[in-house]
Amino acid sequence: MQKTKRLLTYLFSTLMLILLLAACNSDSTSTGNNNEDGDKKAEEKIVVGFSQIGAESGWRTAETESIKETLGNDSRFELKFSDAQQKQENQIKALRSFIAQKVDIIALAPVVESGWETVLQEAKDAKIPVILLDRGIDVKDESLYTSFIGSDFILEGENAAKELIKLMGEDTKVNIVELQGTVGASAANDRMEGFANVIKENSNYNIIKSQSGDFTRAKGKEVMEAFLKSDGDNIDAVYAHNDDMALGAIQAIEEYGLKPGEDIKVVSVDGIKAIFEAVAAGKANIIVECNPLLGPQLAQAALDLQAGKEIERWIKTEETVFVGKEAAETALPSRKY
Ligand code: GYE
Repeated sequence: MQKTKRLLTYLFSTLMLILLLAACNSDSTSTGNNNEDGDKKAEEKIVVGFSQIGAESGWRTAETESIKETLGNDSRFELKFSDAQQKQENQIKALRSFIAQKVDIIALAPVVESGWETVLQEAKDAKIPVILLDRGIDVKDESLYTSFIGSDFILEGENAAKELIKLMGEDTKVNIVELQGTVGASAANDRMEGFANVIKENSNYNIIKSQSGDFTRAKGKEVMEAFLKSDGDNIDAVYAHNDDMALGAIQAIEEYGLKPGEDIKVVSVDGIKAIFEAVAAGKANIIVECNPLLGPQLAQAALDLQAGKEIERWIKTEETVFVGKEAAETALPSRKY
């Protein structure tokens, strides 16, 4: 009896041990599988670090939204977003942090053209491709970035000047004041260059003042106030490198007692809704479109790069020009930014 009891206890303990081992074993296998799945999924996601300039304009807010919407709502991507508040040093810090985090791709909207060599070399050494977004940079070694997604700012400047001459007539004497974008930004340098290229061909057209309004409405207004104070009734047209500065200028002109769009013609670049409203109301005249909705193009470029495909060196956006009330009114309902 005693013997049987011992045997049963022995059998029972052995069985328990076997069950326990089996459980442990299956546990560890399933944990292993889960980890593998998890790692695989994490690996499959393309991690994009995006260093944005800031939120100085309606255009930039639209660009940020487009990128957050496109990459943020797509399970194939993980987006790391960093806002530099207009400072290049913050962008350099963000890039270094992206490199340390071993992101797959860096997207950079560079606030200014110069000063990128060192940090981009660091990205290159870490084998992280860099895509420039919306603004260009000035580097000797072109291999420091893979591609540029954005507009032809020289062409935008040229179109602004051509349309202004068409509107006011080749033989009219026209004094222009210019509101430049952020000093050192490619969007400012090139819009200035393109505009000047066309204007200098016609001796009736003169740029009498040109100063930076930093792409913001407040500074655009401030600089326009100063222009009006010094040159007042001598100004026939204002060329603003973006809509926000144009909107600031419109306010300054009204406060000065003149009619924007009539006494002083207003030409601007970007095409945000607010400038379409101003043109429709007769307070501005010419809009040179510059498309900020770059999310889809960035996503496609990132997918192609990850798949080992070659991507174009310059991925351009389609853009157009709008002149006058009617064009603005017709376009307004379908404007997306
Ligand atoms: O035109 C302006 C913005 O870099 C193209 O920056 C962009 C420019 C845009 O602040 O509104």
